[in-house]
Amino acid sequence: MAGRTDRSVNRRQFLKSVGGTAAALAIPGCWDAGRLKTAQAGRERPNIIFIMADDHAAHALSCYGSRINKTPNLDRLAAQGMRFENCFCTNGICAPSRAVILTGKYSHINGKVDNRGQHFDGSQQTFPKLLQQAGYETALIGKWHLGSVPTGFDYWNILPGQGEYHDPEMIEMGETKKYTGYVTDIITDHGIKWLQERPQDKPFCLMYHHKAPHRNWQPDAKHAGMYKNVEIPLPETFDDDYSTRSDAARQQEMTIEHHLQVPYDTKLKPPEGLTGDALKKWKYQRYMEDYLACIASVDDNVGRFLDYLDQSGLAQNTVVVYTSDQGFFLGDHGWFDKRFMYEESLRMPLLVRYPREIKAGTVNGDMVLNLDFAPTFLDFAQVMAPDDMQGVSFRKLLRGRTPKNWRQAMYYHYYEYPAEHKVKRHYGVRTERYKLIHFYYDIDAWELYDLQQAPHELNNVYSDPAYADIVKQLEIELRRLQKRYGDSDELAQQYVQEYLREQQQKKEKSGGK
Ligand SMILES: [Ca+2]
Repeated sequence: MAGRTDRSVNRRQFLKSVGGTAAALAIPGCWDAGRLKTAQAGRERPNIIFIMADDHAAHALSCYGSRINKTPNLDRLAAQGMRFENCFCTNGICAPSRAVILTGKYSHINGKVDNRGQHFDGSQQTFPKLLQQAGYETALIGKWHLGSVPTGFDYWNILPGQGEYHDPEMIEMGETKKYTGYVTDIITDHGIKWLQERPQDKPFCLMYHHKAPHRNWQPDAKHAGMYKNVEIPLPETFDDDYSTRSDAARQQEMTIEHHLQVPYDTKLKPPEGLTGDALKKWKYQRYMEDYLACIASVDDNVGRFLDYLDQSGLAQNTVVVYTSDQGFFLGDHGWFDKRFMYEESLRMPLLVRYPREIKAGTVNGDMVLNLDFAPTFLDFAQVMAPDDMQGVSFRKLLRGRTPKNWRQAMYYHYYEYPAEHKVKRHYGVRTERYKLIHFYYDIDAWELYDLQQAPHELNNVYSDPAYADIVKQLEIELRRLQKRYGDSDELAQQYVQEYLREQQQKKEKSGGK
């Protein structure tokens, strides 16, 4: 794969050869002395439970100030741990975000740049493999969505592809079985069952991953209709007309008005004679009713899962993380779906509870990325993150201390175009105050947002002379980050060529049709 580097072989071989904690402890110098002492003193390494939902936007959690729903169980996690206000994804679409999380590397390095094309290369280094080598029992239950067979797990039981909401099939260690019931309940049942049956003599890492609330948002009987008689408020940017913006914002195909499908998405047919704004609002209401009902089930099930951790005595020594693979547009800018580097899809909810280190009810505003999850999990497991991981452990942030040199800017790159929803290829940089985006491929357009002046990103000020110096500074920062992470316009073009080659091959296969 173009641009992939692997400088970690020696470190990786070392970790592999070490095998487990006992062997590792016998090699002083490879481990932080303080931590070594702690480990020898009998302090166990914590368990890690990594809960991930699919397309759960932060603004649909009440602990993030949602105006449209309540998530009491997720709020409980926030109240008992730390809530991150600025956790961002580096490529806002499902499979690529998952690949970034597993590898701690940007899409152009781990090779999974979009939802199409090649499956995730499971032979590469991932954090579950490193945890496994360090003596952790590892398991993956629920949504996987990476095409290839999961690697680095002692146990896995996954949905095939996107999976079904009702009576889903799951693939347990290669064997397909069908279950009766609702997917969010079933994944939770499997998660709790695995916790009960796991080997008790070693720490574990469980990836408990929900399908919900992914499109097309099919709630279970218990929650369907819970918003039926509730008028869900419209977001402030519902009627965005995309003036001041590039064509990228105008030419997408993810509007509630034109692209939310009847009846695939709405399930119901609109009332006779409904048109224009009234129809758009009706579609929004239907979309939100189902999306939020799916989230209510996730919230209930996470509550049930947290109850089990309390009852089984696991809560104290387990790092519990809740996140989503990226955010989502909930009628914001008139849209559903994700992909754009705009705030609603860029931001991931991130809640972390670990009573031994994290002060209850704390909020962190520093910039953390999905890129950082792998090194953070390794840090908790006392495993040295390999040099080629591009993220940084945020364990210090969890302990309430932000290092002086913590990142002030993040880099983003989205690739899946031309494709469903027609969101153009783009990359960009976000700082605390500004966001600079470059759309490319069949367009060459820049956007600049001053998030302090206009947090809703309605006002593109790229060509405003008052921002000329800011643009210059951000361009320098953008190129610096690209260089640092091994990305470039040339590499972006290589991915374009790769896409075009695949298209050509598909055309030839189908006899030019
Ligand atoms: Ca997703």
